[in-house]
Amino acid sequence: MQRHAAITPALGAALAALLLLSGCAGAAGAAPGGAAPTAAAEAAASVTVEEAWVKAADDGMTALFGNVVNGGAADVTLVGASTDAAETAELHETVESDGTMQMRQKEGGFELPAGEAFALEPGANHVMLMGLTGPAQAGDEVTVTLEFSDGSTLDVTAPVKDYAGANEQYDDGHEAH
Ligand SMILES: [Cu+2]
Repeated sequence: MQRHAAITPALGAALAALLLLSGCAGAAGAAPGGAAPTAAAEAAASVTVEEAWVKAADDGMTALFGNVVNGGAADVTLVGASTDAAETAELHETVESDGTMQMRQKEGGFELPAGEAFALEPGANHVMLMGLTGPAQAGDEVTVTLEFSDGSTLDVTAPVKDYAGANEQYDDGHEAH
């Protein structure tokens, strides 16, 4: 386990700027709508995340949402996630149990069918960020690394937004605000 220093808003913004710069340099191949079958060797190369966002939270846990689009010709499987903004990140599904909505780790990860979009949204599937290393406040950006079954990874930089609603219960009884 790594310890991460708390990220102040100012430092967070500086880090985000650095990440944006490096992201631009590395994203030359991501042409929206222009399918590039030869790039499908790596799962991450065929996946984009549209309208990504992270729910604002002072501490504890929050989640990454968005539309995960598999623009490739092959099905891919999202198997894990990590971020400097939290101690752990997990792929969660939300299920109804005893009349309440409970979230839990998704066995086997999220299957992303070729050519389809997979929604991560409050009250449904999401990437859970647990043990925030600092406050995630509206206006900040959080970068989450998604990992696919072939070992390839995709960095997603998402703005933090205020959101009220869909307070699922974690299945150990903790509430995800
Ligand atoms: Cu969750």
